[in-house]
Amino acid sequence: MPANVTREYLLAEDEYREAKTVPEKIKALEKMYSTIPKHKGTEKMRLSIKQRLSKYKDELEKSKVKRGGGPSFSVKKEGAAQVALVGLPNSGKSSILKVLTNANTEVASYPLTTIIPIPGMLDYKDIQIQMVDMPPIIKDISIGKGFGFQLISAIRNADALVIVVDLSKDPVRDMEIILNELYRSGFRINKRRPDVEIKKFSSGGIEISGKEYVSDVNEIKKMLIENKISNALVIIKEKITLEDFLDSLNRNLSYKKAFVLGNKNDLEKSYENLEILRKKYPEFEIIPLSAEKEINIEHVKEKIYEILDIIRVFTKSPGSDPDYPPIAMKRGSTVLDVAREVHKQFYKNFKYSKIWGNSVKYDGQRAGGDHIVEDGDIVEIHIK
Ligand SMILES: Nc1nc2c(ncn2[C@@H]2O[C@H](COP(=O)(O)OP(=O)(O)O)[C@@H](O)[C@H]2O)c(=O)[nH]1
Ligand SMILES: [Mg+2]
Repeated sequence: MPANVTREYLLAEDEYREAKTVPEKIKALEKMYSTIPKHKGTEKMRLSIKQRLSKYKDELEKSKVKRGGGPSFSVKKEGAAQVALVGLPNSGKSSILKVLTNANTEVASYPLTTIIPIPGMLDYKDIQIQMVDMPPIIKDISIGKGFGFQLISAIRNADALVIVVDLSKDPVRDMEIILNELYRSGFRINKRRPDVEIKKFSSGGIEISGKEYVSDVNEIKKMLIENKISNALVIIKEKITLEDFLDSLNRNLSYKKAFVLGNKNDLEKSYENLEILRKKYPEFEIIPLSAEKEINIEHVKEKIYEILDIIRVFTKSPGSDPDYPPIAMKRGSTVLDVAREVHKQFYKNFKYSKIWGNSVKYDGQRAGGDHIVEDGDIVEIHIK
């Protein structure tokens, strides 16, 4: 025990020892983690707490699966992508769904109106995007409060998140609660999975390549053993913290892109609060709007489209105009991906394509299957 831990830490440790249920253990460990002084001397203790935390979270996950039952919250995907609206009660999620889509969801001035996810379709530049008004985030959903687990698994299903906060009250507090619950539920927001590859073997011990990218190789070995990996080649391909390494061992984490909507910007204080929020969270894009007064709605639609990283590709047959509507593709897709999307015959018998648009130098340029298409391209596929 390092000498310089605080009384709060020791109290949290007592709580941990006395905790009887898994959620209690998790809460106490989180308290221990947050009260431990953050410096080099306590790094190992912090990691050991994290490890215990992920063990208990696994346990919770398993018990959840076993318990089953309860309403399922997942929404069947439709359209080019699914985007979840997440936020505290009363922030205006349902109102936002209403102005963005054709959905008929209930808006009410009392909290907790939306108890199941409500989908709606957003039409942007002829692409259909499914928006889902999620039940509210509240404190401790991550350890199963309310319908927490169902909500988390529904959010996992989405391709991207839109975080909704109320600019007229205390958006910084809203953000803290939302980000904390998302983190505890295994979400990593606007981050990539750490670039670590683990090749497991049946013997030979542990070999690590890329040692120069981490601060403590022994600690890495310990974490591997803790995770029951004793024979493996571990390839670390970028500079990462020990905590990142722990994340890379956890297959349950879900990496999502997100941006923030500051709703109710028609109300007093919203401008000042927006400035405060932006200062506090410079890493987030924060778009102000009013769902009620319909302010800035087009901009919001554009941002939703942007975060999904999709492009619109028009197909055409030789000698005729482009087909309508366009098809949505992931950015980085190739001509062959487009062919597959159109029909499997086009994919199987693909010969070459002709392209008009941003990805080529001149109109009607010939391109092979591995050519990467861009937003707005018109693609004519020729088959054998
Ligand atoms: N002034 C103002 N009120 C809003 C706005 N958006 C929603 N509200 C109100 O805030 C309350 C909660 O809205 P609702 O959409 O039900 O929030 P949810 O619980 O997050 O789904 C309702 O009384 C809405 O009328 C807005 O942009 N401006
Ligand atoms: Mg609602």
